[in-house]
Amino acid sequence: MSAPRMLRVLLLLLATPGCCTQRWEPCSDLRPLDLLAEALPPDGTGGAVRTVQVHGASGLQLPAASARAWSFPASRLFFRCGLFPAEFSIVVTLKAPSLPPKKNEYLLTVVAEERDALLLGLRYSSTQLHFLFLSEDAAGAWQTRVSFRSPGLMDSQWHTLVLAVSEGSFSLVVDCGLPVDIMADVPFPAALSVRGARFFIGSRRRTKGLFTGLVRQLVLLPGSDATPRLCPSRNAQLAELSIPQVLQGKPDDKEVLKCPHEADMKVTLGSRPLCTKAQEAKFWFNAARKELHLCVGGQWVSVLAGRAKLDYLEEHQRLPTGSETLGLEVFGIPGVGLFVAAAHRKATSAIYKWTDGKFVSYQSIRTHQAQSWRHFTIGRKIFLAVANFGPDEKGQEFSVIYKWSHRKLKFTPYQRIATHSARDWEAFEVDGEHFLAVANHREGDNHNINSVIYKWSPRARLFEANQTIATSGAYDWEFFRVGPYSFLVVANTFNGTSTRVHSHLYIWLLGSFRLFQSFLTFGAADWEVFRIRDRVFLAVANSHSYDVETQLRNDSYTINSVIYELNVTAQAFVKFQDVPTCSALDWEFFSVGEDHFLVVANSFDGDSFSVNSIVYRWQGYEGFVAVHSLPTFGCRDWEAFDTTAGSYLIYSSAKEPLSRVLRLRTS
Ligand SMILES: *[C@@H]1O[C@H](CO)[C@@H](O)[C@H](O)[C@H]1NC(C)=O
Ligand SMILES: *[C@@H]1O[C@H](CO)[C@@H](O)[C@H](O)[C@H]1NC(C)=O
Ligand SMILES: *[C@@H]1O[C@H](CO)[C@@H](O)[C@H](O)[C@H]1NC(C)=O
Ligand SMILES: *[C@@H]1O[C@H](CO)[C@@H](O)[C@H](O)[C@H]1NC(C)=O
Ligand SMILES: [Ca+2]
Ligand SMILES: [Ca+2]
Ligand SMILES: [Ca+2]
Repeated sequence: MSAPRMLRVLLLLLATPGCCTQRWEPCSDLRPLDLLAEALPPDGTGGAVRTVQVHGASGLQLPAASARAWSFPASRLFFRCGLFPAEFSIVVTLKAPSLPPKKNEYLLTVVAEERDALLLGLRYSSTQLHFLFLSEDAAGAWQTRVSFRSPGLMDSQWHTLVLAVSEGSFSLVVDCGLPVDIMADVPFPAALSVRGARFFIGSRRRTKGLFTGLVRQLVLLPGSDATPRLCPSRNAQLAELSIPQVLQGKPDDKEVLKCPHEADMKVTLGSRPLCTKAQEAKFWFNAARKELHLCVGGQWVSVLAGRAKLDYLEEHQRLPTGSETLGLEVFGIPGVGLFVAAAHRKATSAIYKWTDGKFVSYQSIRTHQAQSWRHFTIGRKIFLAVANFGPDEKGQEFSVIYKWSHRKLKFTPYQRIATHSARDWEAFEVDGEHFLAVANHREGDNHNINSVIYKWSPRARLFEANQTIATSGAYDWEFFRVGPYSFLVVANTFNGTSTRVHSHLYIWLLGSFRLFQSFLTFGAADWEVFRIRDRVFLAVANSHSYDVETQLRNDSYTINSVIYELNVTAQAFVKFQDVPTCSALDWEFFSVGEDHFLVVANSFDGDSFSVNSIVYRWQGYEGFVAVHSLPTFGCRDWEAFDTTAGSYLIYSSAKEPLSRVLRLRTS
């Protein structure tokens, strides 16, 4: 693909004087704005819309009669103020018709109706794709045309284009391929007024140049480049950001599930292409960081330094903890506030209270190599259970349930339970009864022991043993429901000789938990259940691949952790995605608006505890894609929480006495 850069500036003397000196502010929502859905008649069809299916995907055939039928006022999207974003991207999926030379068709325009000025437009010919925009200054109004040569649209196939615009940088990605970048000396205006303007889909407000192909997707993403949201993609020609309802529900949706293993290859930590001879003098736009690079002599050279734009997280609080910290538990007490209980390795653990936007020390509790805390309630009673890994001074091993005293406003000891190197507590309710399950890790050197499920006795007002389950170095319990069914899954780490052991999922049937499914895991440390719409996922954190016998050959921390998805028909969880991790100890799922994320606690790479923990974003077809890495040290546990002031993440370090609170930037 050759990328000759061509830029022509046409002078168009228009009567209107320059107008806009304000700085850009978000006039619209910053989510993907589905222009097709916006233009569709509200009743769905209106008689004018034709849906045509080609090569397994459907698109809209625009009515030839009236350009106006496919338009809407710009104020519908730009409702806060009348300025087009200075940075944005446009995503188009189309099947273009073959055009004779010299003929042009419009995909999209924004027209100032009164003066009939084309403010912005996208049109193509048999050899070029043109992006047009109007820039105005005191001298008058200029129309600039940025032309991308031969995007190869006319082969009767579907193609997905992402045009990303940021000041003077114009980048076009076709079917998730290498970007073609053009640096223009006329930048896109910082404040393009769209007051009184209209969006026209597939036309320039006239019958001339009407789009005669099929369009499946037409999305404006204000504020950022959509490429990292779409690419890499399993089905790059139909990569999807947003398509109207009438075009959804075609068979491709299910492909991801048909061959879940293929999704493995789609997880890459960076999209930097090779800079070989063939790429010499080509540009690479690192969309996530907004950096432009040039391939020179086998190396990518930065030519346009990026502005940190997609900064998802910022440090909010460094919380010195007096000791290395394992598990964190964030919980609220109605009328009192928000708390985090931190399991400290050393003699005392601590509970912190959210005060004036920060966690401050609230209560200290004597623990014995505490591993984790679990908060739960029974009626009005509020409890907090700690999993003690070590014995007390007298050599006794037990874990403790504390109860909140409404009078003292503190947690006080309530019940002691004999445990064996306890790692975790899980609390849950089945059929109105309350249960607590403990993960007993080992007894002496023996990892193959029983973990115990306790049931709350309303009469005795204590927890009593209800069921034992054989576990191997149990590390974590996770409870969840699917419809009327209750499940409990255990993470088994080690059977005495190997970390390559099965972790088991149990289902509640007729008064007890029974084996439902087994998963081969490698030093499993955590299970995380989460839902995206009606889909149910289960992610395991694999911490370590180790085997006494193959020790030298196979002692590894850099291994895959796995995300499974429930297939209701198959009545089983099937592998959805492998994710490379470095001694993963925890997964945490969280959502921001309509976006879903997973963050993994990477703790060790076999050499160092300084490893990045990674945030993955749910990208539909592509599964979870790495979008952010965070330098962490011996990272042990992540928790997400919300306050009225915003959304936060907190993580602990098992290797230094410092936890950190990060704030999610949600612009
Ligand atoms: C532990 O697991 C390994 C590998 O799966 C197996 O070969 C070994 O027999 C198991 N040991 C015990 C004590 O179950
Ligand atoms: C455990 O609790 C269930 C539900 O209440 C009950 O049906 C069952 O008999 C109990 N099992 C034991 C061993 O106590
Ligand atoms: C090493 O462990 C991996 C899992 O992490 C496994 O797939 C592989 O077969 C093991 N290799 C040997 C030589 O045991
Ligand atoms: C679920 O499992 C059934 C039965 O094994 C299979 O036919 C179907 O394709 C699977 N569904 C999905 C979405 O993978
Ligand atoms: Ca748990
Ligand atoms: Ca977790
Ligand atoms: Ca967690």
